Amino acid sequence: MAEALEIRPGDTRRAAAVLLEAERSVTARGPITAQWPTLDLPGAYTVQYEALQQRLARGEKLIGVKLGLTSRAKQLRMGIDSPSLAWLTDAMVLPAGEPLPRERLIHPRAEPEIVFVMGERLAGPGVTAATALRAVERVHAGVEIIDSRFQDFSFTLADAVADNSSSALFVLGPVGRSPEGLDLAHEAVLLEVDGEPVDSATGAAVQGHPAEALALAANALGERGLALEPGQLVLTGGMTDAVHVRPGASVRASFSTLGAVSIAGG
Ligand code: 0L1
Ligand code: MG
Repeated sequence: MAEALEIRPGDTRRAAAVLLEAERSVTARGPITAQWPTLDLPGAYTVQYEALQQRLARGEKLIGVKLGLTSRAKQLRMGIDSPSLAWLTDAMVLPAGEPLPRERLIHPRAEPEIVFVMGERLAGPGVTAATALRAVERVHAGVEIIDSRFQDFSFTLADAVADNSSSALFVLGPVGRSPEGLDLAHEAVLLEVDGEPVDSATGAAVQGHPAEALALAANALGERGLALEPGQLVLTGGMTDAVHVRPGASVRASFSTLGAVSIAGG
């Protein structure tokens, strides 16, 4: 049981392993900060990076990054006022058309996102939304399925960062468009669960424009000597708040120009 594992303050490797075990065993646990109360944001990013190394060591491939908490709707619900950055690996891809694998998830929630596929390398400092957008090859619709490893999605920002921002799965919409000519601040999405509209938003909900979120990611990576590479994906953050996905429920996000993403109930 993940709960029985002890985390000593400062034991980054253990904290990362405990979180990955909670994910593997589909078992929610208490927050890391209950056992490591002094865990701060830099420490949480170190745990997150260690967990990425453990994922890579078991054969997963790094395919990009995800921003979290970029919209006011999500920040308000979490009582948190700054975005987070986390890693995407190929194990998190849910191919379009596949049902949600419920047996792999604790308490999934779905959120619609605008996704960038990078055409050029991008790293801070000094990246603006305009320069960031020039490095983008394609823009896709997406739906992220988040699944916190913490009971009741109850955590501090440091816990959530250590937990790779609740990453679980994401679906990339089949339509990829050049960013040229797109008005991503006005790109609209309607989110439906079991055919019922549950929320709607535009790209402006994501830091004013999703390219602002991309610039934020590139600058944050640059501070750490890292970069976004050509071909990598960037999930720019939920446009709406994330909605709980009951067992068997289907999810559909219909975008105004980027197409639709549907996930059948699992
Ligand atoms: O993708 C996200 O916005 C996740 C951020 C982490 C907090 C949460 O679980 O909502
Ligand atoms: Mg997200």
